[in-house]
Amino acid sequence: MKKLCELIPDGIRTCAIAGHVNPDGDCVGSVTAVWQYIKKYRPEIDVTLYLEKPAEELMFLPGMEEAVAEVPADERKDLFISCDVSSVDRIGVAGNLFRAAARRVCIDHHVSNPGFADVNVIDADASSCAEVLCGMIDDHELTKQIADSLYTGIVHDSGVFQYANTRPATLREAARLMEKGADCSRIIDDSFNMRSFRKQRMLGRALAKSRLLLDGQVIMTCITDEEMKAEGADKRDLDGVVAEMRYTEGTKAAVFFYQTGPDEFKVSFRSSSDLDVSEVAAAFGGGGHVKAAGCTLAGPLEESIAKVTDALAGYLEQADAAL
Ligand SMILES: [Mn+2]
Repeated sequence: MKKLCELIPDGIRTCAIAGHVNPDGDCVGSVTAVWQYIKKYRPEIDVTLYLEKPAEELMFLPGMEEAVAEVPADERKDLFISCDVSSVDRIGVAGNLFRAAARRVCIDHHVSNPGFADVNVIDADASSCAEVLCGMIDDHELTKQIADSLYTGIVHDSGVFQYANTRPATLREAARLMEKGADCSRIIDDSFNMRSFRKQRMLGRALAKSRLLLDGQVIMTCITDEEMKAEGADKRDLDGVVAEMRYTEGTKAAVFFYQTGPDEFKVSFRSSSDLDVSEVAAAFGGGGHVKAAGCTLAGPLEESIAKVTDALAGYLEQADAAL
């Protein structure tokens, strides 16, 4: 695997780092690790981190206070590094900088990533983009603060080492980060387990109105704009809903719809069986991983639910037939 230092050649003067829209813990952990790496080891480079504001509990990572959340002016950076971004249209605020950049690097772990940059380091078997980065940073370069960022990324995407994407290498890299002084239990508690009261209320609402579909094989729920307004919540307060739904006895998949526009819903899928939800999401123009994927649907809610249910019925039949 290529080392991070090899991807930043001599002569680079300006660099943009960016993650995906609606950044999660892996995204924030990965971009802040790369940001700190460049600040420390390549101080001559003018580096800017472009990222939407994530959930409050991820703001503790170094670099987040300086992250730029607005669409930048059209400029040409010498180097653009994207982390945890599966396709060009998922690059958050800095999409125009990606297109204009002289040299583009993509570091990722999404199986659906086509390798959209000039240099691509993609390991679809890694739990997280942060785990990919661990393999790109040598021991002597790994500071305590970089270890904190990478540990946050691994912990969030692996659900604290419990999802199926956790492999022996994930635990080995986590052990290495612990040896470098990463604040392990504090990171797990403060950034992963702890939820605001508002978040707990949204989870409660989502679970209370959930229903079983397809003879109990699928659990589904939805949250509308109106319900978010009623709790003073936004989409960031919905993180974790679909993961929690997955723990419903007898179900093979969980599906969560939440409103993103007047007639637009984001759909998150989780699989707890052989069903590959990245295929289901891809059928609607989305993508993701085998066990966790998403897409966006336009149209009235009940229509979208019916479409997704039909698709799921087909894929579940196929999965059963393959056994
Ligand atoms: Mn990720």
